Amino acid sequence: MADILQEIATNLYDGEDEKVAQLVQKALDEGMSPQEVLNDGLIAGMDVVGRDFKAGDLFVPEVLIAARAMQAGMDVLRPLLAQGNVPTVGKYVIGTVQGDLHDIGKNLVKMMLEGAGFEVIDLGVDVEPGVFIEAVREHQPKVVGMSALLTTTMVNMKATIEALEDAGVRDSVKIMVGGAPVTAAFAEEIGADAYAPDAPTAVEIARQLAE
Ligand code: B1M
Repeated sequence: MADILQEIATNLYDGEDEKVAQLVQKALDEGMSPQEVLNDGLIAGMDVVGRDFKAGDLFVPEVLIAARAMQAGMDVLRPLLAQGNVPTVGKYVIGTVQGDLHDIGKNLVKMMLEGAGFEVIDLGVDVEPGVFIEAVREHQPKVVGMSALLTTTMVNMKATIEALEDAGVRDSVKIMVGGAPVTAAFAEEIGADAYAPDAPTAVEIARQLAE
């Protein structure tokens, strides 16, 4: 890997947002393609963040700071990516289910998905089933992700899947669920396609689902 790409990855890991933005611009000025900078600089750095977070070597605040540095790099690349010459991995619609206002974990999943090259459509918190349906119709994502942090709102994941079924769009997407009280058994019980216990695993599974 070119030194500058390694430098981008290292500075991203360290959360140096201004430095990451400068290095991304420098790499582009040196003639590297946006795709190369994205894949071998930013995403490579975020992959290491995900690995170390999963291993317990990094904690939520450090991941959020690294994700902010990722965003700073993405801000430089975004206009070039938007020109359509760089394919995204796929679209991913995400939201915290109806009745639930917790969004720290959902935002972490979102940022790591973006770090992995997904185009993420974030519906926010307290998302009614109808809003998920509209988002699927409008964006035609590969994956729909739902987050819940309350035992009382987990049931709204099931309600959302049923609403997607009733609307006739369930089979056009893969559904992933997660959040502290959610388990693999619960995911299976409600008919979700996948469960992820943490953000790095959500990225790994999303990559498989989007293939
Ligand atoms: Co609330 N809260 N909260 N809370 N809150 C919990 C969840 C609780 C466990 C605290 C407790 O009692 N010990 C408890 C739930 C009990 C239960 O249902 N079993 C609780 C409660 C009861 C409440 C209120 C009802 C309190 C009240 O008003 N009486 C209320 C509910 C409001 C509502 O939602 N309607 C409430 C409110 C709040 C705040 C607003 C104050 C705040 C949320 C701020 C925000 O999110 N913007 C808050 C917080 C911060 C927490 C705790 C302390 C921290 C949650 C968090 O952000 N964790 C939490 C206790 C705790 O967990 N220690 C608690 C860090 C985050 C990174 O982890 O979200 O699990 P997490 O995400 C992980 C994974 O779960 C996974 O990846 C993430 C990172 O690896 N993941 C996914 C998450 N979503 C995923 C989606 C995926 C895949 C993986 O695919 C789509």
